[in-house]
Amino acid sequence: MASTLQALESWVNETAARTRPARIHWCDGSDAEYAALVQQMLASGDLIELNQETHPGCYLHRSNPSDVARVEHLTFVCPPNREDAGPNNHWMDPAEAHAKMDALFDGCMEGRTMYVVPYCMGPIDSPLSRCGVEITDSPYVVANMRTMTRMGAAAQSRIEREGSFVKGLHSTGELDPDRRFIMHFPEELSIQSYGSGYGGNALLGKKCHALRIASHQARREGWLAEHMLIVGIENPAGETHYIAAAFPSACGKTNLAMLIPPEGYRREGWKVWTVGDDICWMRPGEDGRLYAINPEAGFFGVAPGTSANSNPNALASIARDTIFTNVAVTADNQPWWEGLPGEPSVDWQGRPYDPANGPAAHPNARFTVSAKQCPTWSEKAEDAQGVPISAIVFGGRRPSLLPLVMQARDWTHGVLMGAAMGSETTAAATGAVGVLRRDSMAMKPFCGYHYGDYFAHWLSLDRPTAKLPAIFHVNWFRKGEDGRFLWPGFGDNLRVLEWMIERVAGRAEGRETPVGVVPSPGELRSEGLDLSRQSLEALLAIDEDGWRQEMEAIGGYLREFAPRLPEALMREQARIAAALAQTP
Ligand code: GTP
Ligand code: SPV
Ligand code: MN
Repeated sequence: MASTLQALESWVNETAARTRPARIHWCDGSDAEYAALVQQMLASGDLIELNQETHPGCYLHRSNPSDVARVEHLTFVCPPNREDAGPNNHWMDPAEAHAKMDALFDGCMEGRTMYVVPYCMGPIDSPLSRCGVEITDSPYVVANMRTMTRMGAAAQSRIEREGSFVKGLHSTGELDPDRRFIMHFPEELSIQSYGSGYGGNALLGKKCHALRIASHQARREGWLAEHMLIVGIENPAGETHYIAAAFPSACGKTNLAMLIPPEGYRREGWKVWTVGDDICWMRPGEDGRLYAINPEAGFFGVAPGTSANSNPNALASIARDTIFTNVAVTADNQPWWEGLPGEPSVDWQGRPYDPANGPAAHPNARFTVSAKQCPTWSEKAEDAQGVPISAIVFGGRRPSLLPLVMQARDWTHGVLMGAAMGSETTAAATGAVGVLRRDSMAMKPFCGYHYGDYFAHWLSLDRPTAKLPAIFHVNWFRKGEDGRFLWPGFGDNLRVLEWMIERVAGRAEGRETPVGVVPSPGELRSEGLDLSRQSLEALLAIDEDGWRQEMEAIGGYLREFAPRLPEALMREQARIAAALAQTP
């Protein structure tokens, strides 16, 4: 449609008139364009070459030390009515937000190149995919968008055909935390981000588009945009079940998506296929099941802790053609972070490593890499129809109370489990780390509208013709009295996923408790597992006293979303509280 191209061109021209760049570059997504960007960033110091013998095509980016994570206190969702943003979002009047951003963007690209980045979230030919255009003055953002999305000419053609796209405007500005805002205008399908070059603040296809704006569109159109990994589990019989799991930032999505089965499982022929590690768009198909795509094309993963023990697939993925952000380097210029063998020589800020300055790599250091480099990358990740989801899993960092795994009795109970999710905060966002906070469906920082409406939207999928996935809750992070994790986690998490699949297939009985179904003793396979019987029992025990308090706390939390909180959720909370009251 010529008119879409015209609309795009006039938006680009208006933006250029405001930001006054020295030149405009329309990105085509080609290899040559990427190579030229890298050369330019090496020359400017935006990128530093790493050891090309051990890590061909790998580069390091050191961000401004004040710009290393998402900034939730500076992130706003701006529908015309404050109520529509909900207590889960910071809100600003759209006119005020526009005035503020217009002033910041005024002349901000003087002397710089303005890049126009057309991108598609999801397989280019999928009806579930959606497109956007990000205008940015950061070559680092362009290079990352090229890896994280389907960026360039094909996306632009789809935009011209389709007629609608999300408009994202970004400038790194002065990197001054007092002049930093990430604004979302859901009604206008637009995003404006100023003053940060960091991932979730600046790669606008990711959290800003694929979650905050998309969740708003998904509600209107009857689908879900979620902070979930997607993984395929193939059993020795060759059946593959796809599981989508929502864990808060830095709580194990990338690791679970790339899981390597324990030795015994590998011998039997179990296989794991990676479809996505961060974002999942799901829509009911004609058969009533939910079909999911990963809107992303790459991984923007947490580096620290990634090792040959914890995540060999991630380590293999990032051996070449990877951008590392805020990692340390070794004496022979290889990327380094806590968890890897060897020693750091220079820390993430470029200083000689000194333990007195804290960790060598920033705790939220990241790698950006094409998903195609993952050894377990699933062919189905490119499938336009998406993959059918058998189970949805919620989970978080809970040092106590929450069992290793439990299953919801039905969809409503499952939605309550998701809404009640809590987790200790991590370094993925600025602020305190290790504080327990509620993070419903792992979407607290990403739901683009009122949580009460969001819970109602989840409940509304439960229609008579729907064949919805089973819902589970997991906790890999229970701690023993010695303060250490009880459960070995990582590859051994497959034992828990196997139980889920057995439940879905009707082959595992489980044990009913007031808070959900947990595995009966012996149902979780434990051969080859380094875990005492007492620890396993502790992991699956239900502490009724603790749960009575927890249900009360959940009730209090949910009431924050009144009057938009669906009554069905409070009834469900009351049902479980009543069941707990009857147990000794
Ligand atoms: P975002 O990219 O921020 O959305 O995070 P993510 O959920 O993909 O997090 P990721 O998989 O990168 O997990 C990061 C942290 O969780 C690392 O410190 C891991 O070591 C730790 N982790 C992941 N899986 C497990 C597990 O099964 N057990 C334990 N104890 N830690 C885990
Ligand atoms: C997260 O924080 O959940 C991430 C990284 O996945 S970011 O892209 O910064 O949101
Ligand atoms: Mn994430």
